[in-house]
Amino acid sequence: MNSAVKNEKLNNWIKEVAEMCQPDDIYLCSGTKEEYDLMMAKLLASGSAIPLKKRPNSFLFRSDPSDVARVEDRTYISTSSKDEAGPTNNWVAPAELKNTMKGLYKGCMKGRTMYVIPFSMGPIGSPISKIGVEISDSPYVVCNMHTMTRVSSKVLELLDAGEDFIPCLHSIGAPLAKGQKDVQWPCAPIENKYISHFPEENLIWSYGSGYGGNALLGKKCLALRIASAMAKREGWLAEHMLILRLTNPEGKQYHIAAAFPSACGKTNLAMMQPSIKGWKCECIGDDIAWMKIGTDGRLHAINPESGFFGVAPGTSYDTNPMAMDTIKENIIFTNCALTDDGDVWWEGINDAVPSHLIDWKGHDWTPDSQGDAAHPNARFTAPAAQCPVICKDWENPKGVPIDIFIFGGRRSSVVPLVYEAYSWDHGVFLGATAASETTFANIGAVGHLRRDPFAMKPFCGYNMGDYFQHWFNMGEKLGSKAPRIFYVNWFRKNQDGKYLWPGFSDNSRVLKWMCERVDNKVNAEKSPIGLLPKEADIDLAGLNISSENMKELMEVSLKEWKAEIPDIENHFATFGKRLPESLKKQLKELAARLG
Ligand code: OXD
Ligand code: MN
Repeated sequence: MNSAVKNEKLNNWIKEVAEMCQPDDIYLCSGTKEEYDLMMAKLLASGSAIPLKKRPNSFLFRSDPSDVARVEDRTYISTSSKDEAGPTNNWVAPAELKNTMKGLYKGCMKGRTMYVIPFSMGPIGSPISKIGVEISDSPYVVCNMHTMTRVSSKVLELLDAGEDFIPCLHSIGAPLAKGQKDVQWPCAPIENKYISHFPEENLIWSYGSGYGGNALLGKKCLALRIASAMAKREGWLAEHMLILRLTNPEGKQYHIAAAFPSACGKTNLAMMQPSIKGWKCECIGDDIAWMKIGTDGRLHAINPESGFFGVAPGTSYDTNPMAMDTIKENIIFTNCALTDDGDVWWEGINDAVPSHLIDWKGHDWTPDSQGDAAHPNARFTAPAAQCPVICKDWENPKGVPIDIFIFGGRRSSVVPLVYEAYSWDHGVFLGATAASETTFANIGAVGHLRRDPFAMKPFCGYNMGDYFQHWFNMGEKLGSKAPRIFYVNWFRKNQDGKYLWPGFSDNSRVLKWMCERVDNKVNAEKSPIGLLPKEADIDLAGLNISSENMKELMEVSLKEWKAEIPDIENHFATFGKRLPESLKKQLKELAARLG
């Protein structure tokens, strides 16, 4: 098959990996529908894929119970010095890490086929896009990569024309001896899992896991960790952000990029349908934004992915009808429950809990059973093109010009529904101090406050102190063309623990205020933490919310905010000498405004 690959670097790499991993076969992927069907047929034959009677061309997979999520404590940024990786990343020196991993890779594909997957992150040929080649021994990975990235032989043509690629090596770490029967979800034990990044040589090595971001290397590994390091070197931004287009009743368009930690509703906001009359919202991406300064001096964003790898539990026609309509066919479901009539089910999909299911572990489940029927991190892999509100410009190679950045997190108290940064630098401070209460999706006690700067804590491929400085530098370059920056909290609760804000489609009311701020249509009120909306300026028409609730939602308590300062100081102290002076200045100014 190597004859099909003319590129010398790629050919040498394939040879080197094949010698190390010793697969039975090598298969070069072309990205066609026939290829997808062939892989799925293989997965059906082996018993890994379960066809769903109720959804055409859709399949359910059940992972090994030890392989259900990204493994942050097995994820490494391997730079020449520990300081380059910084305090938010695990670090092992490149030579040592490679040595350990080479030991694991040796013979790890025995009894399996090695798939070579050429893919583009971003529209093929866009000046913002990047090429990767993933080598993997998992046909499940091949199918997911088909949906999440642009797998195509055209990518090889770009390599022939002189473009470079990012090598992404993946093995599930489960060789098969002669005659050994395969299991439903082969993977390696947790202590042998490694998700390693070598940003100084644009290289990814992943071993032992078949799940999500650990295995679909175009997503978190390439498009965030490696790309963030490239973006710093090259003067652009690779961010953990959704992208949406909002159009007002007069037809004016606004493009918004928003960063929230996992499990804070990014996919819901990306596909939100406004409850306010005459406003329209279209989805461009739900997880990652790559942004470059265009010839017009503005920041232009593309979604480097071509699919959604969304969390299933909690997704319903109430919370995200557009996602529900996206996942009707051609979907890979992982770790959802199975209904008796051949459909998927998860907690929160609807009010009717079936009397019998097969749970994500493959066991009988009834409402009396202990534990969830679907794993809390169960996922759907869905083609973005199937989303009924996908924006017609979602594949525009030039990207869309960003007007507004939003940061936020899940806070049951302290943080108001929305406020605006005083300036770009103040906005960088808001991103750098973003915090969220942990949920099932995070490691640590539920409800514990975790600082997750720019929602990038698990995804920044270099020292995060330098990342903050990069944001200040980008602001300087953008000058008056820089997007405006806001902070939101959809999750504030009252004394009885009830959410004060309805959220979902009513978040459009908050976005409308932001657009009116951008257009200088409304003034804002100064507060110690930032600019707050005036009472009448959030459009509440048709919404049944009491003025007491609105007051509580918008309250800024000096006492509570003063109590935040030591926590921010501790957070900043972890960055030592790499903490930009501008952040220290912003913290001082906040403390002074709080009095
Ligand atoms: C994701 C995540 O899967 O952020 O997108 O965990
Ligand atoms: Mn994400």
